[in-house]
Amino acid sequence: MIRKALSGFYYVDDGEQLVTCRARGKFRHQKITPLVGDQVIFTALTDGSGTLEEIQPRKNEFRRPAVANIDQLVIVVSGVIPVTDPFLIDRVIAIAETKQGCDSVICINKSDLCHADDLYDIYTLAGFLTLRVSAKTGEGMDMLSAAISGKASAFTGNSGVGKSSILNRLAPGFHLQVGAVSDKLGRGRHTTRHVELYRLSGNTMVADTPGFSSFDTERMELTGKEDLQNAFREFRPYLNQCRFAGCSHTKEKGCAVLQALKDGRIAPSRHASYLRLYEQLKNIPEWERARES
Ligand SMILES: Nc1nc2c(ncn2[C@@H]2O[C@H](COP(=O)(O)OP(=O)(O)O)[C@@H](O)[C@H]2O)c(=O)[nH]1
Ligand SMILES: [Mg+2]
Ligand SMILES: [Zn+2]
Repeated sequence: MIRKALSGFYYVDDGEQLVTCRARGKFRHQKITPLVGDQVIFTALTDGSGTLEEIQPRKNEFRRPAVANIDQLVIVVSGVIPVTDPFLIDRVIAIAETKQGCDSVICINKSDLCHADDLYDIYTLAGFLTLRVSAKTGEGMDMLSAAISGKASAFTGNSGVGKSSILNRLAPGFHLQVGAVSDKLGRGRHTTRHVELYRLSGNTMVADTPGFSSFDTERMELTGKEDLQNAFREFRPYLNQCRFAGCSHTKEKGCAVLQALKDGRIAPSRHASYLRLYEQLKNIPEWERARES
């Protein structure tokens, strides 16, 4: 498994050690970029380094951050310094929902400072495993350990929420750099630059990734606004119950999603995010989407 990619070198975990590999030219010619998380075949060279020969088929892949074969995103959020905007959470969730076999877990950090009941209620209602933790006191870390056990998880979240602190708590040997939340806006500095999968134990792999700002943001990898409804899992029970076929769930009469919203079965902020993403997708011309895919 490729654990780290840096400056044209791929660090491949062969189960015992990390082997520094270069990719064969054919990857470049075929415009295939080996990704962190890829299962690969390499040839060992006499000097201890290696050459990447083959990439095994991927279960899923993200372009930014560039990782493959991720079982789940652990979306780290916080109710204080910095406050996480639910829209950013929902956008990242929507991206993950379109990937094969990639679940999302919501991890509310800094619960020593704030319980963030609003965020807890929104994501529990939407059907996501939602945990409260504190990297500072250790609260909830056992639940988080259980949630990531045996899986490959990418930790994401806005800068300063405590992703690196949580990973250091899970594995004190990591010594990931922790940034002070220093500026007046309460944003953390970007201290995490490259993507790397770390082995916590056995098959438990974790990656510390850059914040939401660089998480595939401009482009949602959806084929169109019509697919967006499927990226909101709590909408699914209602999708076939709308009065009109092709209902956009934005303002139609007899819309079952809007009714569920009214009845409190869908959180207002989730539907608001859906509307905002729907508008964004509406403004991407058809031809541009075709070119992207
Ligand atoms: N009170 C409190 N502070 C925390 C907690 N987790 C992280 N921090 C602080 O938040 C700041 C940003 O942490 P960092 O791990 O660098 O965040 P990242 O940008 O998401 O990786 C640092 O000053 C941490 O000490 C927590 O659970 N409680
Ligand atoms: Mg960090
Ligand atoms: Zn509808």
